[in-house]
Amino acid sequence: MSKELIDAITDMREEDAVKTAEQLLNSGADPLGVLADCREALGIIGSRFAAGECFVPELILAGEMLRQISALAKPKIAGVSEGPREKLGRIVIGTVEGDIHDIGKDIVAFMLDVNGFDVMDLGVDVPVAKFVEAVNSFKPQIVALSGFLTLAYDPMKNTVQALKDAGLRDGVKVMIGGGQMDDQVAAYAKADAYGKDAQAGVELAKKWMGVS
Ligand code: B12
Repeated sequence: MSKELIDAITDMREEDAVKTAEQLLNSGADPLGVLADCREALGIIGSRFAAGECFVPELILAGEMLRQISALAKPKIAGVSEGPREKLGRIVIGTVEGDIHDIGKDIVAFMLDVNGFDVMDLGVDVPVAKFVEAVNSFKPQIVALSGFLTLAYDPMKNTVQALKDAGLRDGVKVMIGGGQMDDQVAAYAKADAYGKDAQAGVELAKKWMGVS
């Protein structure tokens, strides 16, 4: 854990944060560890926001810092993880309707990709119909729904219901994840599982494809 990096992010010192992360990565630090530090820092900022101690501009800046650091860390992750060449399965991923948080979703999509899955990323604020359309055309074995807001619970549920109404639900496994999600929300949305982070998402996907 790098206190220097966490402090730079939580103090909103953008340049220092990116530089510190770059130095850590260049000196051989575990890229997943660097991302874990970023998540811890963003958790602190999120708590400050909830307590009214900081505001949306700080959230935006925090998001921007993490985006830059993720871009530096990703090639190092691809370098250390020698994913199999043959694709293990197809996955449609997106952040559900009404929610525009995409940093966590992007990390999950990236980790699924480097672990050998063929990933179709629908982006953020994805309408239910777009998920249905993608499942029809891309024919994934797995659908991954991301959401960071409590307001995302119902869109998650509606997405799963829409797959059922379209006769597609039995052909796919559905996992959910993101900030406010947990096992209870997964049960509420009638998803098959909740994954707490990108690694959990990869493990679930491998298990479902019978390659764990
Ligand atoms: C950065 C941020 C923003 C940025 C997002 C930038 C972006 N491009 O994503 C901006 C500024 C846009 C933003 C906006 C808002 N935000 Co905001 N945001 C955050 C913050 C600080 C960090 C989120 C983040 O990216 N974390 C980094 C990721 C990498 O960490 P992680 O969650 O550990 O990631 C892992 C898991 O989530 C998991 N995962 C994610 N998706 C999936 C999917 C699957 C299938 C699986 C298996 C796993 C998985 O894997 C990830 C990688 O390991 C959080 C606070 C927090 N603690 O989360 C608030 C937070 C989510 N935001 C919040 C709020 C309220 C808002 C706003 C409503 C604020 C406003 N008044 O406008 C808006 C909503 C806009 C909208 N319609 O979506 C609240 C939500 C509260 C609630 N109960 O709903 C939070 C919790 C802050 C707080 N404590 O109050 N936000």
